[in-house]
Amino acid sequence: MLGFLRKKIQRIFGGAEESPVTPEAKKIQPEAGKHKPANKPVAKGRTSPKPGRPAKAEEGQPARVSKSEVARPEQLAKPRGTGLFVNQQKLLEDLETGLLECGVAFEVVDILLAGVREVKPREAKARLRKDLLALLKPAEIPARLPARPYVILIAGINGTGKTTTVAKLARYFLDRKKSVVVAAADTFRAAAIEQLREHCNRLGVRMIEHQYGSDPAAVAFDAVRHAEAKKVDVVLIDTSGRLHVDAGLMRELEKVKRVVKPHLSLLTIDATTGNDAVEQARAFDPLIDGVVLTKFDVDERGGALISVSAVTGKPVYFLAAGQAYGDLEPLEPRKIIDAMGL
Ligand SMILES: Nc1nc2c(ncn2[C@@H]2O[C@H](COP(=O)(O)OP(=O)(O)OP(=O)(O)O)[C@@H](O)[C@H]2O)c(=O)[nH]1
Ligand SMILES: [Mg+2]
Repeated sequence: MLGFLRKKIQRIFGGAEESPVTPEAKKIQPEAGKHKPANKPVAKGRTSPKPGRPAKAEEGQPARVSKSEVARPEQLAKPRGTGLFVNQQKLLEDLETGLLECGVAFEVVDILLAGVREVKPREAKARLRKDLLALLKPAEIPARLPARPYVILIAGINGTGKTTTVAKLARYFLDRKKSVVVAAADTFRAAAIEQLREHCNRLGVRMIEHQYGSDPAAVAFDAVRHAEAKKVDVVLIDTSGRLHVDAGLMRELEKVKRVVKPHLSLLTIDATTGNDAVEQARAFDPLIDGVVLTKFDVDERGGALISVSAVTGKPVYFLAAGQAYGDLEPLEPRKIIDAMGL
């Protein structure tokens, strides 16, 4: 898991043979600088970030730097200081590239880099680790459910794994000796009800359904009424995929929420989503309490997870990493950040 991301980040912070970190940057990283003789002067030209591009610090006009890191004249006067400064730029650029290649959205990369810029290069790794730990918030459904029925709504854009997640959640609660009823509130997509029914038949749980084209809020309402009457522990509401830019469909989701007042509304985000994760998260944010990151087995880079957590500040309840009903894991931020090599 996360091997790709680990490779990227480790390359940035040294340790790998192909590390693009310059010798001077290695010197300021305790572990990475082991093989470099102390006090060896940095070869001229080695600090130029890219062939054909002038060394930014030599010009004194580095691109893409915050005010706080613009080199002071006294720094530029000392060759050693110049080297460190150039290497800070190199570190930031490499870090930016690494995070972008890992699928972290542009604006979230900027937020993370702003934090790194506030510290010395040798503290960058610790700072990034701290910021990521603060971002990635795990949450779990309480073992003792606070209500009966406990109502969970699953929402998200098309194909992100809502229906599969409903089925996995049904298995999750059945394993914990809770009774479950499922609401087929995707009355829009062809074959959506049959797809859910197949899962429910396999899992042995009751599904409440209406006809295609009927009001999803009415289906959800009936499922909750059924659960109340039959003393069912959990209601899981499957909703249709909706593009976050479709105001009409977002209002429909608001109506479902208004009518059944779920205890927990979860947004499914596909781990393969790139920059769009930010837009999806922002649009659904007012309607959700937390996130389920799906298809984590398909894309292990963790970028979408970081982006959505940064934008919503909402906790992550599960990582779905596979198509089997049991493929639902809690988020373990330390494990993820350790795997990144931070
Ligand atoms: N590899 C993998 N595939 C998944 C995962 N979750 C869902 N899928 C697959 O993704 C596809 C879409 O899943 P659905 O559960 O139908 O997605 P949905 O959001 O309900 O789709 P719509 O109802 O059409 O909006 C299916 O082929 C699932 O088997 C996962 O965690 N890992
Ligand atoms: Mg579905």
